[in-house]
Amino acid sequence: MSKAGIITLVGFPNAGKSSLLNRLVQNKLAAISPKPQTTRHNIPGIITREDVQYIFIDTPGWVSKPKSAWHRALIHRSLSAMKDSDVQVWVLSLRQEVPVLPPEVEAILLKAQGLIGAFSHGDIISPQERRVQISTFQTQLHPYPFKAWIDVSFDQPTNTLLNAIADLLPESPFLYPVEELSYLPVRFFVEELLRETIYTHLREEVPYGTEVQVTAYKETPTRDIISATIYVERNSHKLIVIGSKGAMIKKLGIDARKKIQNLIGKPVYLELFVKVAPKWRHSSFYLRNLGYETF
Ligand SMILES: Nc1nc2c(ncn2[C@@H]2O[C@H](COP(=O)(O)OP(=O)(O)O)[C@@H](O)[C@H]2O)c(=O)[nH]1
Ligand SMILES: [Mg+2]
Repeated sequence: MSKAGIITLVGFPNAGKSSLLNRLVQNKLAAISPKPQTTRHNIPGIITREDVQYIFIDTPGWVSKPKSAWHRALIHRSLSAMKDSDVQVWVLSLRQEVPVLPPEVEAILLKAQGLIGAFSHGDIISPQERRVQISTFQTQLHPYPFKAWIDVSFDQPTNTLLNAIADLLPESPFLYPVEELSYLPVRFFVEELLRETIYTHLREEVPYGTEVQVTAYKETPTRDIISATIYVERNSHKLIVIGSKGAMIKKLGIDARKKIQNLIGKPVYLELFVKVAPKWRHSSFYLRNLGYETF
C-alpha cells in the first residue's frame, strides 16, 4: 500500500524552513532571506518518491510577541496548517537559543502525533558547538513527543529526513498526480519571487511594509505578460521603492523577471506598479483585501 500525507515545516522565523522546503522539492518555491517574515503564506510543495507522496507545507512561522493584526494573521496561518497535518517538522537553528513558545503553539506540539526535530545552521558553527547545541535542544525540549531528531543543515543530505517522515505517514493512495509540484497557481509563486526580490534589495522597515499582488497574468504563445502591484505603507516608502529616476523599480523588475523566467521556463514581460496602502498591517480592511483572515 502506498503512503501519503501532509507535513508542515514549523518553527521560528529564520530557522531555515523555506530553505528546507526548496531543498526537499529541488525547486525554488519559497522566498528566502535573512530577514524575518519573508514567508507569509502556507506554501505547498509536493514530491513523490517510489510509493510515498509527501505534501510539504512551509509556514510563516511563529511570532513570540505579535505587534500587529498582520502578525496575528501570520500566526493563525501557521497554526491552521499545523492542525491539519500528519507530521510536523520543527526546524531548529543551532545558532539560536532554545525558544519560548507561544502558548497556543505549545498546546498543539505537546499533543503532536508525528513530531520530528530538524536542526539547521550546523554547518556554520564548530563541530563541538554543534554537538553541544544538539544535546542542549534535546534536553530542554524533552517534554515534546519527538519521534526523531535529524540534522538537515546545508552540509547534510535530506534523505534521512524523508525516510523518518515516511515512517510516520498514513497508508493512503496518492492525493496528487505524481509529477505535480504544487497545487497553487503560478501567479502565487510569482508573488513569492517578487517578495524575495524586494527583501533582497530594500533595507530596514521598507520590505516588511510591502505586500505584493499580481493583478493580471496573460499567457501568450511566446511569453507571459504579468502586471503586479507593490503596496507600501507610506508615500516616503513609495519613493524609495521607485528610487531616483526609477532606478530601484527597474532593478526590482529585471531581477524578479529573471527569477520568474527560471521558474516557468518561458520569457516574461513584467510590469510593476507601486501604491500606498496606509498602515495596511494594522488595517483589517487592507489585510482582507490582500487575502489575510483577520481577527
Ligand atoms: N549556513 C546555513 N544557512 C542556512 C541554513 N538554513 C537556512 N539558512 C539561511 O538562513 C536564512 C533564513 O532561512 P529561511 O529558509 O528563509 O528561514 P525561514 O524564515 O525559517 O523560512 C537564509 O539566509 C538561509 O540561507 C543552514 O542549514 N545552513
Ligand atoms: Mg520562510
